[in-house]
Amino acid sequence: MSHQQADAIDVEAIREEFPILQREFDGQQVVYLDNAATTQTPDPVVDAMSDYYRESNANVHRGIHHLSQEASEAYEVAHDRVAEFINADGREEIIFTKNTTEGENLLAYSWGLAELGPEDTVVLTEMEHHASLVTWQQIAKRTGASVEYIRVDETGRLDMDHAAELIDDDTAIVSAVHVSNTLGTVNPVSELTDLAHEHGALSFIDGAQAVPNRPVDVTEIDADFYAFSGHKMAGPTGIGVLYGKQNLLEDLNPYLYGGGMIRKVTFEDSTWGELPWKFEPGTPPIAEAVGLHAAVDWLEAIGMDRIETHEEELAAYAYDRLEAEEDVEIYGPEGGPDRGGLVSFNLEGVHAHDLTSIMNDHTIAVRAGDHCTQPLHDKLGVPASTRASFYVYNTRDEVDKLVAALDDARQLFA
Ligand code: C6P
Repeated sequence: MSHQQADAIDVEAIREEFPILQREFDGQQVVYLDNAATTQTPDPVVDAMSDYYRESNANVHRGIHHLSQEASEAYEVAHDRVAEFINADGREEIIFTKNTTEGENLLAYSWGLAELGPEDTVVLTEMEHHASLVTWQQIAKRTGASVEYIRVDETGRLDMDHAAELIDDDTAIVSAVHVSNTLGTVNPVSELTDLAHEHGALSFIDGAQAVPNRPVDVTEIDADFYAFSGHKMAGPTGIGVLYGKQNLLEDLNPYLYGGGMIRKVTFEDSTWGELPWKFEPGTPPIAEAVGLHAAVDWLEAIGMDRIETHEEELAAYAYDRLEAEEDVEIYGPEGGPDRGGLVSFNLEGVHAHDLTSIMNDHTIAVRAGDHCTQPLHDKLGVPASTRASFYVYNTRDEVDKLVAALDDARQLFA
């Protein structure tokens, strides 16, 4: 099916590929605005995975029978497809993980534990997700390294003067989120990477909220490492990606050990196999890799530029509608190129959990809580916020329903 009109996305055609969006609870159709947590999965991705199980299922890299060869081929080619999607040099640079969190841990354990010491600094941002913040904190504790945070200013953007002050010759790595899952801010990750490289440091970019929603070119960003999750980009759960520059990955030791990743094992010692397999021990997520491949095909058939524009417009519309409500406080930059497809906010006098529960009475799915950014919420001075996050199948009409439901909350809690 063609999803493209002249320039805009044909949302109605896209929605037909998501039966889940037709579901109703209490006679009301689902309004799914929790896409930053996980996106829905279109039929072609579900079909690719069920076809795999029906026709090709076997373990990979272990058998010389037909089915194992077919499964191995599908698994390997999925790496090539992802490499092409983010403009990496090849499959050697694409490690399949469980999710973004595992990608961050893989790097922190294999590189951080080996390389960091008391003289080193890890530079994060105040808007990091716990996946990187907690991981680097723990690795810093074990290595004696210190952790510093680039300030978020009152507009919800990074204070780049502060970044230039913090990143110095003691910096070992700069670890920054590409698009904040709470503020929606799109960070200048190339600039941060340049700053890191000027001081001989590495850069790691958390792309969990970027790769699903906009064209990402890791070569252009020049990131040394970059991670994201399949389940936030129309793909399945259980698979994520850690990209790394080949020369860096070659020098890195694995963090998980086992079968499928070795070259030679004796009773005394072991040596590692080729990239990327040396970082993928054990039976990997094979059907999920097939699903991720299908998701990338599906996204590219729509066009990542169009997806970015669609989400930017929806977020700007939601921002404007919510800003017009006097008792709503919104976090992060105004709608525009600095904001990805999500808006976090609070309604005066109503706890985010209560508001989200009222939204659920209207079958509107939004997320309440700290969104795994507790220190950022502390800085914002609120324990929690309500977040609406958009994807390629959402509409302005759904934003209108969200705004209309605020009245119920006011009536109940005012
Ligand atoms: N954020 C959200 O609702 P995993 O869970 O490993 O696939 O992704 C972790 C992660 C890392 N970085 C960022 C910026 C993220 O947004 C997330 C996941 C979800 O915002 C769950 S907390």
